[in-house]
Amino acid sequence: MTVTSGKPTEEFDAVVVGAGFSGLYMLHRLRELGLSVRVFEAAGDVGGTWYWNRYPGARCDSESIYYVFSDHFSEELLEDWTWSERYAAQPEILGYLQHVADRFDLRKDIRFDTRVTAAVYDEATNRWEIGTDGGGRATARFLITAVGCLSVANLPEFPGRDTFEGASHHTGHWPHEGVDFTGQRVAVIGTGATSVQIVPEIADDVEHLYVFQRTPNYDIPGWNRPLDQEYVRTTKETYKQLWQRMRESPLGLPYDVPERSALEVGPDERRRVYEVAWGKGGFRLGGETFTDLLTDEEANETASEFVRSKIREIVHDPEVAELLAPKDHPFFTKRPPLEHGYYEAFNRENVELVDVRRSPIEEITPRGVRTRDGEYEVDAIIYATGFDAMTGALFRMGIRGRGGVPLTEKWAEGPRSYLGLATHGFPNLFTLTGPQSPSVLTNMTAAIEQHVDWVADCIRYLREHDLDRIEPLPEAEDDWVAHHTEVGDATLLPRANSWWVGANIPGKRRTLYPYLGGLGTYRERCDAVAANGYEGFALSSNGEELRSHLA
Ligand code: FAD
Ligand code: N01
Repeated sequence: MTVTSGKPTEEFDAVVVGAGFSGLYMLHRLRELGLSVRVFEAAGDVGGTWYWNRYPGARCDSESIYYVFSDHFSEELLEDWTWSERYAAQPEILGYLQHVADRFDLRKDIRFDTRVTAAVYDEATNRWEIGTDGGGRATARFLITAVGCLSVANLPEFPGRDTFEGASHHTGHWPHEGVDFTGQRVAVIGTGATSVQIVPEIADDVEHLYVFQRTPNYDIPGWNRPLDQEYVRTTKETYKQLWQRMRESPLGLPYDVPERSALEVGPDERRRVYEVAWGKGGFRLGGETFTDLLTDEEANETASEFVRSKIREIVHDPEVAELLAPKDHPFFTKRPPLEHGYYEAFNRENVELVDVRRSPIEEITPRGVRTRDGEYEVDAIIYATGFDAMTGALFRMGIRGRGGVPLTEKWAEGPRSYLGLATHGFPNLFTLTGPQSPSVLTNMTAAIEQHVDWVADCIRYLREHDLDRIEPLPEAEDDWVAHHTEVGDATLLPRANSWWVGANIPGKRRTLYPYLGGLGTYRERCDAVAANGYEGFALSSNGEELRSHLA
């Protein structure tokens, strides 16, 4: 099977798809190795997530100082760049990535406004043939996907969706010129991390805001603030140690690892520990308090109830507070959003929570949103309905491996990978932040750094050893899938209907997508594989298998 088009084929050592954090760093590393590289990016510029998600209130929820390229990319960059806020807003993060692209002259190897629509492995040449929506064609020895875990918008198929006469926007495709909601009646559908950022941001401007909630979340305060320059200076002085801690940590964040069970201490001590974490803000409530919140239902319930009690304290109307307080899933089994005034927004006269669990959305009408209880007339609809996560972008780029087998077919029953980085039958394909790797369960810049470094080192190894093909052995893949499943099943995560298990997309295979073993442990495993000559992979040169052995 080949990719056909009238245009001449360009040849590269490597093709990278995507120009967000992952693709930019991958390009930089491969260039350092002296490879010819082409990056294809569907967007009009670099940035990935931060190019697309321009909705009001968009900001990171990893603290900015940790949400950067590390000293592995450039010590000078790490030293020079200074964030203004604890959680930088989208324009500042996009500005950072644009600065990186300029500073390292990355754009010259990137084709923007170009979507990869086919990527076919040709066994005869041992090369990937890549086709794009513009009819462009390229071949490469290595294909590296940097397509993002959260880059394909999920727009629910509500009946009548296209009949709406006002403006409607999905948050992941926000207009570059911005949207002015002043004096409008606005519907926000969804109550995930995105909605939680938008609601307080536009509540002041709108005449009336309806927030359509299917599932309440355990939102944690971020306590955003301008960054104190003395703090920035001392952080920069310790960046090397800080990054080392992040690399070794489970979450890619330099948190203190908890040592006690939540059930080992009395209620007063437990409350004290939770209050400290709540006061610090961010994911510390899950990451820094007790060892067993994700593995023991009773322990988890203490954290869940703590958050519910906070919601009841903040939200004045007891009925609204109860609706906002989650009871159908344990704390942190869905991604907890960081909030900056979300719960307070429901104390306003012009913000109204609509329970679409009790009364589901039946249709979108020309005038608004109709639930079973009636119609909500609005001027604008914001779809904060999330993403077809982790496999969404991989499944939309026409990847076919040996024998023309589509990736969609190989993964029909759920992803099958070795280390979340590669999959049998698809030689020389690397999936950055792929399913069954830690990715979205970490501060992603730390996970991205680890994946990119591993792939770059692997390609260097292949070249140094005159090898031109690497592919996971089926047995190694089976072992990884089994290990991934075992680690996930030992936790409470598979129980909730989250995007982590694909439950947000009708018909999507329900399985745990990200790897739960923690970044530090995962890194050790990947490093050991490399140190043992890429254990678990078959390596070959000119079609001749040199070595294949099991982990
Ligand atoms: P992306 O940034 O998603 O970039 C992938 C790129 O690939 C996109 O630009 C896309 O256009 C392109 N692409 C996809 N398919 C194709 C194709 N077929 N052809 C050509 N191009 C293609 N993570 C954190 O750790 N901390 C945070 O605070 C945080 N905040 C977030 C806030 C929002 C609103 C969202 C949506 C996600 C957030 N994330 C956060 C996750 C975030 O996605 C990652 O941190 C990071 O930006 C991912 O970088 P990436 O390069 O891997 O993927
Ligand atoms: O998406 P989500 P998101 N009818 O899937 C609802 C990252 N991120 O864009 O929960 C009615 O979390 C859905 O309801 P339910 C972060 O990793 C980070 O908010 O499925 N409702 C849910 O409430 C995050 O986890 C930041 O019952 C429907 C909402 O839409 C990830 O991106 C900011 C529906 C979707 O929530 C995704 O977050 C933003 C339907 N048919 C995003 N379909 C930071 O702060 C869906 N929903 C850094």
